[in-house]
Amino acid sequence: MSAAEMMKLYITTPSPFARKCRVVAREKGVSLEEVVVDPYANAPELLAYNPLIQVPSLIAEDGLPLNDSPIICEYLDMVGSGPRLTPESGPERLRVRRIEATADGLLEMGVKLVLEKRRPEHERSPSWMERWAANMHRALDALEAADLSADDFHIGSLTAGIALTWISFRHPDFDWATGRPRLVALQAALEARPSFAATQPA
Ligand SMILES: N[C@@H](CCC(=O)N[C@@H](CS)C(=O)NCC(=O)O)C(=O)O
Repeated sequence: MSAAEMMKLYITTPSPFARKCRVVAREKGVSLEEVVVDPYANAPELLAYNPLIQVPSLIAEDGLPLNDSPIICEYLDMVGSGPRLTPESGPERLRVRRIEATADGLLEMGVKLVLEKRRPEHERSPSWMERWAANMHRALDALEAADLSADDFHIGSLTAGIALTWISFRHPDFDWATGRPRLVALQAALEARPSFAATQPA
């Protein structure tokens, strides 16, 4: 890639990790080209940049590949304009990164559950599925207790909102809302933002 080329973000449209980066790019006014690939088909362009063959993967303007949504979001936050979504230092940074890590962990459990559900029934492990679902409920309780709100907009709260919508999308029978009124309000408020409306999972 020459220095003049636009940044490329490799995505899939259902991926919540890719959606984090797509939302951050929009919030920070960063122009990039979103390229849809299929990681499960070992898309060659993804394979060239990401040894784990996962989305999202960002190719920066200087050709530097960045993988893993927390790093990609931090980079977009640095090069974009407007208020920081990941505070640069101090206890605020730690607070926000802890929330992001909990929401990312919630998503990782949910992705394991999706993959397990896609296996033939006789190959599934009910005990692992129960464990991952219980972990998801604990992570949701931790996020509810974190007292998040759409007015306190940062990488942690936006990742939590993305996780909630994704759970409804991929696990419609999983009840994340009952008893978690703050998360219900957070999701509704975040999904009304243009950056969220433009990146609905599909
Ligand atoms: N820790 C990574 C997780 C990325 C991830 O799990 N991506 C999934 C899609 S949601 C993927 O590409 N899976 C393909 C594979 O693992 O083979 C991040 O935050 O970006």
